Amino acid sequence: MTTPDHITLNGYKHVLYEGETYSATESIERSRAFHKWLDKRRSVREFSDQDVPKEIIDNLILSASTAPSGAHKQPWTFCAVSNPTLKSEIRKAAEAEEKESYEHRMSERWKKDLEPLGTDMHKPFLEIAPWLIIAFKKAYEFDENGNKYNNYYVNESIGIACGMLISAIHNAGLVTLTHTPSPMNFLTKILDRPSNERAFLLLPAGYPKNPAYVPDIHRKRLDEIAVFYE
Ligand code: IYR
Repeated sequence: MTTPDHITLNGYKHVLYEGETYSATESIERSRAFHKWLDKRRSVREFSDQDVPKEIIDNLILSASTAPSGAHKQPWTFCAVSNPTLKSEIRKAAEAEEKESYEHRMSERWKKDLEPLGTDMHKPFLEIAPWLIIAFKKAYEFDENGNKYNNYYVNESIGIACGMLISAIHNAGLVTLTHTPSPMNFLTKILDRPSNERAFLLLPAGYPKNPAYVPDIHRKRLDEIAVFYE
């Protein structure tokens, strides 16, 4: 009997899963190679102003949007900004918030923890990087009748999507960093977003400056991050 290309479950069409599977040996090699490749990703703060074609950004956003989401609501909007005037406006507003944070909101301990990373209130990458991608989460939406309904697991969903976006950026040979100016409502205003969207994360994307330097920090070993119950 041939395998049908679709079936009906509880009245809903289900199509054949077409993901690939591999032998254990091949899986071991692929998982090892994937880790080795992903482990090269670094948050980079020094960008080149070299142009990045919009088609790449389209593909990065489409990749992020393959993320799983609560009830498949895909509760996100990604705003991609290359317009220099808007980038300058964003930098100005972000630096104003960051100044307030570094001078008044962050604890001494927090600032001490950030010292090795070399961050401060100055965010030149917001103007230098050719693209700024801002991930907005959609806490609620409106149905056909204009009734408000909540989305589900919105933070989890957009967090996963942003993780996939970061991996897609790395895969394209570009760099990013997770910029979290807080509060971020200035982005709603500058980008004229509707009231059901909240800025979640700002990710500049571009080529690294040549050369670019990153902090000499190390990732935890497997035995520090995993517990196995076999
Ligand atoms: N929000 C600032 C400061 C900052 C906070 C943490 I925690 C970092 O890991 C890095 C920076 C910013 O986005 O630069």
